[in-house]
Amino acid sequence: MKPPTTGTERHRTRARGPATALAVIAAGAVALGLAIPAHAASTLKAAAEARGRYFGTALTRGDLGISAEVNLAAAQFDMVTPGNEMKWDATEPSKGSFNFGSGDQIVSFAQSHGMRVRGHNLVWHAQLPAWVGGVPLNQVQGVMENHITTEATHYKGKVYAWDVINEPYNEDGTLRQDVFYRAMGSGYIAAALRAAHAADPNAKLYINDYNIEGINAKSNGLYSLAQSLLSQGVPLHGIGLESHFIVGQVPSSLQANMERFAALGLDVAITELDDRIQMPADSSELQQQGTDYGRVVNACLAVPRCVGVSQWGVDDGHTWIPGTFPGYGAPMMWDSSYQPKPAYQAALSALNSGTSSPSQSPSQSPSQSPTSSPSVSPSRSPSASPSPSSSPIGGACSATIKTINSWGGGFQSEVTVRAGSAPVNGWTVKWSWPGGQSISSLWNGRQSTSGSSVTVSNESYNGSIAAGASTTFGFTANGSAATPTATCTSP
Ligand code: G2I
Repeated sequence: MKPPTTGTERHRTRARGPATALAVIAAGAVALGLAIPAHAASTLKAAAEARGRYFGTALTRGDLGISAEVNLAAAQFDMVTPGNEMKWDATEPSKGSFNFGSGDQIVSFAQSHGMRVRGHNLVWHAQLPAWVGGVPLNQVQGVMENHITTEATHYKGKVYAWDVINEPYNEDGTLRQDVFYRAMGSGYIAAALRAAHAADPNAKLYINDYNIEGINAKSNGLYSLAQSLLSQGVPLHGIGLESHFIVGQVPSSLQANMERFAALGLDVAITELDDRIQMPADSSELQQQGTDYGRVVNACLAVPRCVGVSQWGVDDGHTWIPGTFPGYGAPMMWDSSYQPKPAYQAALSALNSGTSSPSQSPSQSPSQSPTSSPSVSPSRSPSASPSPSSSPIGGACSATIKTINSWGGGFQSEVTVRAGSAPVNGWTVKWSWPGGQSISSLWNGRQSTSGSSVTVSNESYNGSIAAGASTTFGFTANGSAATPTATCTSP
């Protein structure tokens, strides 16, 4: 129950000119007792990029016509999720008839402002046009795969990630009995991920859901599914935690939950953050909201595989919350006059505090996703690496493959690439599989395979390694766990 508020306790907003915005931010930080270092970035995106993350927002086509909102979005965010424009009802309103006009507008807005795009979404029980429910069950798979193939092909190369499967779970950790489940059972998820991967092999493929932020029955169901999918070599790359929170109720197990998914070799992302307050919001609730936003950002920063945070909207004047939760509102980092709230200061301060998380090599480009896990320290006992490693070639680099998880029919490995006595600028690691193994998913490297020969080269953000330092890439593979000798060369 919300305590009654008095008029003096209530937060009041008043219009302020843009010239005072920085002073407002600084004053807000001081008022909150936040220490913002002199080198601190002054936007969420710059601060996130300095930590190897992105900070995103959701925008609808309607939002694009609101200049104050889009100007703020372009200044603060470097990732955009279309709020509705890539959903099935928008893109295939009648069978086989596709319309990507609205989604394209969001993509071109993002591209013209140097922002990336999270595709949202391909398969979801909601915002599904009625005709899909009328498809005979033995034709649903074909209809689903055609939808995925057509949409993911249209946006190939333009989306960083896809929410391939959206909100598949009931609260008790069982799968929803939607039309896809009724037609294919749980196999619809693997089929959808495979179709999306075939259409756009470079997009990171996610399962996205709400109420899976903490460790609970629902996230346990998803965790088991993720393990099973990876063990079958299904191209699943990430878990999206929507994070539609109520003020003061961020789950205490958020970080631990992200860590357990990350330990499977998956990226994790906060995909739809908002933090609703029973209206009217008073100042202590707005402070608590700041605490909540700071906790979410800090949890992401603490997990190397957490690639970024997206808020589901920009300002309190344009949010889905009051329409769905009557009496609630004010869930965003900016108020309805586009003024920053304590939540904004807290998110920015969290990003600006501390240094890069341990997974990131100093050379990492800020706009890229972080590397998978901490580098192996030079003092680590050789026995920690069960596989032989190659000697540095010409002093350039060496590579060590280590198995970190295995299950019936598959395994996960981490490869440490270490520079010799001189810095490395670009690297290529090669090995041969001894027994028919095949890679199902690889991160932090670019793979090419020919028969049993595997070649992995650096991504743009992890090619430079200081003398004696290291970076890692990882993969999941089919077959029995193997640690072949790898060679490393540098141009
Ligand atoms: O509900 C919040 C989000 C939960 N996770 C998945 C997201 O895709 C979802 O987004 C919201 C949009 O922000 C709303 O804008 O999804 C809602 C529908 O499930 C969207 O609302 C719908 C309205 O309910 C419709 O009446 C309207 O026609 O937006 C439609 C397009 O404007």
